[in-house]
Amino acid sequence: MTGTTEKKVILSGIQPTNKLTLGNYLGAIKQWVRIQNDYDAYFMAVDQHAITARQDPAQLRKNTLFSVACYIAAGIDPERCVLFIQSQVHQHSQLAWTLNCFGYMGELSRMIQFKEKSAKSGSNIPVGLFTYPLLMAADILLYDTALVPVGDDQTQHVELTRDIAERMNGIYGPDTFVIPKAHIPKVAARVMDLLTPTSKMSKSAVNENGSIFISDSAADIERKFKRATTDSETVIAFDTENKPGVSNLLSIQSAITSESLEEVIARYEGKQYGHLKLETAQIVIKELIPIQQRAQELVDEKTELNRILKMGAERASEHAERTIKRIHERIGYVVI
Ligand code: ATP
Ligand code: LTN
Repeated sequence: MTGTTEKKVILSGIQPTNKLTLGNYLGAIKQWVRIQNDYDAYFMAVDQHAITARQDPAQLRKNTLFSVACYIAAGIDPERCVLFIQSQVHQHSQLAWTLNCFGYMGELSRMIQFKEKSAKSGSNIPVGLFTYPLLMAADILLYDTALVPVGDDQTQHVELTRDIAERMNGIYGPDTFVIPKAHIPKVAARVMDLLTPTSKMSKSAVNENGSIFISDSAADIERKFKRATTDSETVIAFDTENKPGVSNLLSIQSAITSESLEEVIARYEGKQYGHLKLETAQIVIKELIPIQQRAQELVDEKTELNRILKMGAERASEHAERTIKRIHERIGYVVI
C-alpha cells in the first residue's frame, strides 16, 4: 500500500522547453535543494509536457540533459533523491490514460494555463495541451506524493490532481491515492522580467534580454542587469507596486544571499540605482557561473550523468510500478 517509506514524498518537475532561467533556479531548484533532505524527494525534467508545444528534437534533448545537469550542479543530490527524465519512466503515460477516463471536460476547460496557451495556438490546438494536467496528475500520484513544490501558477493543476484523486478514492477505496498538496516557496516566489518587471521572468519570454538564463555568460548577465528597467526616482526601497524593477533586484539579492530585504536595503543607503544593478549582477554571476560550469562538465563528460539518469529512472520505475499494479487491480484490469 501507499506510504512505504518513512519520510513524506515530495515531487516536482520543470519543462525543458528552453534554457532554465534565474526564476526557475530561485523559485524552484534552490528551494528543492533546501528541502531535499527532509523528504523522500523526486525531481524530474518533464520532457513529455514540453512537447505540448513544438520542439526541435536536438534542442529538446540538449535542454533536457542540461536541465538535469543543472539540478545536480545546483546541489540536488542524485544519490539521496530520485532524479530522472519523465519519458524514461513509461508508467507516467500509462497512468495518464487511466486518469483521462476520470478527469472531466468541464474541469479541464477551466484550467487557466490551457486557456492562455490554447489562445496562442491558433486553430490547431494539440489535444495534449488540454490533457496536460492529467499527465501532471499522473506524475504526482504515481509516487504517493504528499507535497508538490510549484509556483503559484501551478496550484490549479495540483487542485485538479486532488479532485481526481479524491474522486477515485471515493470509487475504489480511500487508500487508492495519497492526496497531494501544493507547496509554495516563501522567498523569491516570483522573479520578475528585467525589462518588464510587472511580468514573471520566463523561459519563453519574447525578449531574451529580460531573462537571465543559468547558461548566460558573466558579460551577458552584467549587460542584462545594467539595462534592467527601474523607475524615474532615486530612492532604493522595496515597493512592488510603484518600484517593481528596484524591488525585483532587491529580492533577487535577498534570495541568493539569504539576507532579509531590510538588510539588503540598508546596504544601499545613499547609493544609486547603478550600484544596485551592478552589485546584483555580481551576486548573480557568483552564484550561477560555478553551476553552469559544473552542469556543462556533466553534460560533456556524459558517463556520470548517464549513470545517474539510469539509476534515477530505475528507482522511479520501481515505485511507479507498485502504484500501477495497485490501480490496475482496483480498476479491474487483469494483473498477472
Ligand atoms: P515557460 O516560459 O515555458 O512557461 P517558465 O520559465 O515560466 O516556463 P515553468 O516551467 O512554468 O517556468 O516553471 C517551472 C517552475 O519554476 C515553476 O513551478 C516555478 O516554481 C518556477 N518558476 C518559473 N519562473 C519563475 C519565476 N519567474 N520566479 C519564480 N519561480 C519561477
Ligand atoms: N506543469 C508544471 C511542470 C510539471 C510539474 C509536474 C510540477 C509537470 N509535472 C509534477 C510539479 C509536479 C509547470 O509547468 N511548472
